[in-house]
Amino acid sequence: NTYVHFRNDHVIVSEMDVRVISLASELARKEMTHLIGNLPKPILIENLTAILDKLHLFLQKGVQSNLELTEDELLNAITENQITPFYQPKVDSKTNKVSSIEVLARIIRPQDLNPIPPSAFIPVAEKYDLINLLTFQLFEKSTADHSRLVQTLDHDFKTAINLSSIQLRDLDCPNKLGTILDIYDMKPAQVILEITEEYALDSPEQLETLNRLRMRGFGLSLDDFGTGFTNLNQLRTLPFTEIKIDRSLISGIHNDPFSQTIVNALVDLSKKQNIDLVAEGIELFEELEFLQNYDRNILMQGYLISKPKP
Ligand code: G
Ligand code: G
Ligand code: MN
Repeated sequence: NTYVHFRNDHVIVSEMDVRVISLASELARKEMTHLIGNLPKPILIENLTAILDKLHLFLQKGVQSNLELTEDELLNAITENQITPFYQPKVDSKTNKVSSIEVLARIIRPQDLNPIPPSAFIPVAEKYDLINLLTFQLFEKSTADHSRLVQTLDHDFKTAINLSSIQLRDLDCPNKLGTILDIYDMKPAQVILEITEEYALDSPEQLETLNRLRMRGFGLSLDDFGTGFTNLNQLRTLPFTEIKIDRSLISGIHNDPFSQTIVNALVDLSKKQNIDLVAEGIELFEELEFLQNYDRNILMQGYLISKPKP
């Protein structure tokens, strides 16, 4: 609650242990939206420059990211068919081929200058039970785009779609996804479902849906690994085919021994269990270079490789 009083963009500057600073950032992000980053002391000129660049990005995007749509606005966007897929590739670090493409939701309305980001409407969709309508509109559009994208890339790839963990409470979810695939003559094996875990994943319905999806052949990805409710026990007990390492562990990995230790362990584990591994949020060449040193085909995703694109 210490942070509630700060209304503007801000930066945490401190000479404490990096973990103390990270925890402070984490708390700030929970309380308010405009934490730009943190600066360890002594302040290095390159860190300061990076923070100023981020500030610049924020200012370009405007305050827009603060706003949430109302229930009516969201319902309207859905009925007006304005839920729009943006695409971001996951690239195989050894073959340089696009292995899968993540579908990220945006809302594009004629009255706005910029697409509306998911932070402004996914929580609203979850709250007012509109998340299924939204997801299926997105899924329908991205399966329709699939064959055109295959032609552009000149090879097949998997489509990765985000599901909120609450959507798994619906036992009919596998059938609904299956119906859309049938229309476009696609197979579940061409689809990865990224499970975002804002809430715990533990009810009997959720676990059963997860299993039914896997039995049908869908790929299952544990998103944002290293944050929230994700833990090692879920990897042991649930049928995931992919782990996405959260960008908090990837950012600055080339000089962060803590992140390196965790990622080393995940590389070993994913090799032994034959699970695909994705590094999210790669922004720096140094991060890419560090990850490419593993003798493992890690999938690379982030602004450095490609921003999400319409
Ligand atoms: O760029 P990005 O701002 O697209 O996405 C922010 C967050 O919104 C990510 O954590 C992403 O998982 C989530 N998100 C994006 N699209 C969808 C979607 O279609 N469904 C759900 N449940 N989450 C999504
Ligand atoms: O949680 P999920 O894996 O679905 O997150 C995808 C989110 O991450 C989207 O908001 C996407 O726009 C964002 N994203 C993708 N690449 C990068 C990156 O390199 N840096 C940052 N900061 N965000 C990224
Ligand atoms: Mn995702």
